[in-house]
Amino acid sequence: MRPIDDTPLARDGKVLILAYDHGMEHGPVDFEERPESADPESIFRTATHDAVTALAVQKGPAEAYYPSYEDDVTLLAKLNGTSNMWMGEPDSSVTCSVEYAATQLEADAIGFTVYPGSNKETEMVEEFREAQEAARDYDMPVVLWSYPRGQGLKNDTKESTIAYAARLGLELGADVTKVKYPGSRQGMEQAVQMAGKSKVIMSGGSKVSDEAFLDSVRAVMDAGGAGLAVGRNVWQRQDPESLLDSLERVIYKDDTVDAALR
Ligand code: FBP
Repeated sequence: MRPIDDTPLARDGKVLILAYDHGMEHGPVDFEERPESADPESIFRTATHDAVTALAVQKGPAEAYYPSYEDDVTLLAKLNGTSNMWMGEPDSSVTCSVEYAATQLEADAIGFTVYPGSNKETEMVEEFREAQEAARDYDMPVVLWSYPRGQGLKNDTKESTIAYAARLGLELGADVTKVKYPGSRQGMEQAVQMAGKSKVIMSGGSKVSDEAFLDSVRAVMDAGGAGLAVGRNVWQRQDPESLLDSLERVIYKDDTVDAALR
């Protein structure tokens, strides 16, 4: 476990990763709500907001756009991914090595998905092991997208399932573990407790109202979570900066949702 407080991934010990790997994971459908969001340039610009501690992208957008933003954006290279066209057992192809992320992309941190419960879990955990150990050589923080899914897992946001997902982050050596919101502060408290010294952050999910989204973020912070990794709830909004202003108040200034919305 590597404390992330002294790395660019954290601000005051808190984390707000802007996730933008959706072009791979979901495809163009996610950009329909706000067509401008299909342009990575607009998202790299959004990631310069002070509230954002890192931008998570796949290798291609990093290679093409990051060189102009190296001074203003912390890059988290997402090292595996799957398209929505894949109909097999939940799995994720390794798309980039740690060495490539560090030396070619100039990334500051790495991100990796594991689907515990999938029939591909054992291979994915072995791939994560390779990435996690290599990341230590480059002193890069490791963020695990821990998303239980597969034939036996119908409800992947049940409190006990999310607590297990968070615990796996600790067991596997992630510095930060990203889990789906279990629906309550209490559920998140269990996850945080199970993760021990590994930090837990919430995954944003599909777009909801400002208030509903900030309420869930408030609950995560109150539960001892370190922050969130969010995509659609920021860049599908007509004014992403305005929501980032509110998130900045809730996450770093410990404001209430009402105050953050005023
Ligand atoms: P959102 O905040 O838009 O949910 O993004 C978080 C994220 O983990 C992305 O990094 C990823 O592309 C997406 O969710 C995957 O979601 P799922 O696998 O549940 O469709």
